[in-house]
Amino acid sequence: MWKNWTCKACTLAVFFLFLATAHVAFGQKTLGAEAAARAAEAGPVVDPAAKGEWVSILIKAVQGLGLLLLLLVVFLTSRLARLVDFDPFKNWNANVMNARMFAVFGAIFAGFILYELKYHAPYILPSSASVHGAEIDNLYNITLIMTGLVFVITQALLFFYAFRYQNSPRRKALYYPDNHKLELIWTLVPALALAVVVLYGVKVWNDIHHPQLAQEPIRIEVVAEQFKWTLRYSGDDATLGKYDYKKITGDNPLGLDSLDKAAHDDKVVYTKELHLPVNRPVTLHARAKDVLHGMYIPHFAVNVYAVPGMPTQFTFTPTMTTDQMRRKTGNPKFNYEMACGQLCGSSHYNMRVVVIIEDEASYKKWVAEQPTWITKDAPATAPEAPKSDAPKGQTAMNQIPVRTASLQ
Ligand SMILES: [Cu+2]
Repeated sequence: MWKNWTCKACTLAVFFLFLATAHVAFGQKTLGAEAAARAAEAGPVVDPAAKGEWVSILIKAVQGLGLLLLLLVVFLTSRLARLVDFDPFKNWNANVMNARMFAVFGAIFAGFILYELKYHAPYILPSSASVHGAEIDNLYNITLIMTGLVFVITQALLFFYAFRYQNSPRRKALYYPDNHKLELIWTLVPALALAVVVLYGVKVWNDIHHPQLAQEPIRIEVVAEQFKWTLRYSGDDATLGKYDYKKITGDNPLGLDSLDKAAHDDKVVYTKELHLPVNRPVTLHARAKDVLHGMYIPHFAVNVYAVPGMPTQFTFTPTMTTDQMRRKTGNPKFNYEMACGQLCGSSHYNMRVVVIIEDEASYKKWVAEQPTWITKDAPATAPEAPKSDAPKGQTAMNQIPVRTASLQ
């Protein structure tokens, strides 16, 4: 059957030879560099640790040599087998074996897919809790059903046909050069299906970026820095005042413009909680003070960069309160979260904010409790820590005393 199996063995031997050489060479290089770095650190005195590195290099070299010898044995054996015309696969029916292996592989593949569906499906996010998020979910589901159907049918047929129509001396393959009608069908049907998905996708995109809002959105600023978020809510005037990065100081971390009246009643919130009202459009204005961060709120299908020097924003409408989602997921400890969507540094994980969606009355009450940026008198007490299921320590930012910067 495999007349040239010795050649295959040779190719394999050369491949392993290459791997072994690369392994030894790379290992030596890395270890050598490490040893040199350590020696440089230690100064002119010989570091015993560096000595140890050379021993390990020697061991690796011996290992590589052993591997080379083994490959040489395989190579010579294969040469010898060819000379005496020894072929272990002489009576092996490769067609039958291939067909059987295909069937076994197909069964393992199917089992793996079922395993994935059972054990990893629960990790998928629950349905989105925002107006545009529901549209994205819908688009996702339509795409998944279409591609899923095609996947199941084509993969099942692929493995079934490979087994059912394996080579047989009793059967001759049908010569079937072309069929225009068939080609037309298998070109047009996928083209139409893709057109539907693409056009629907364009509609969803437009709905996300140009939403039809019944009310003016509530504007909240979300400012990122290594490694925390600072939030700014507008006061009674429902307007966020101007800011200028040049005005950023310890007392004015967001660089608010004290000459702009609209900024006076703004509330700068040092908290690990972002409160939003349910069923009200909200625009989150993002910016960053140092490096690239990301405003990632997965349950609402929101993911926007926070970029230094380039303000970004996103408008969405939450449709489910935290309590409703807790009931829906059956998890009394469920919390919506905002995370930083960019790996912004060593304490990146710190940029977690619990997002609390509540009715409008509770939201207004919470905002009213937040101190304004500019206060003539310091508050008698530090603001109360927000109630949350978040682990201890996550609300500590809320207890930072409010600054007493004054205009006068
Ligand atoms: Cu970040």
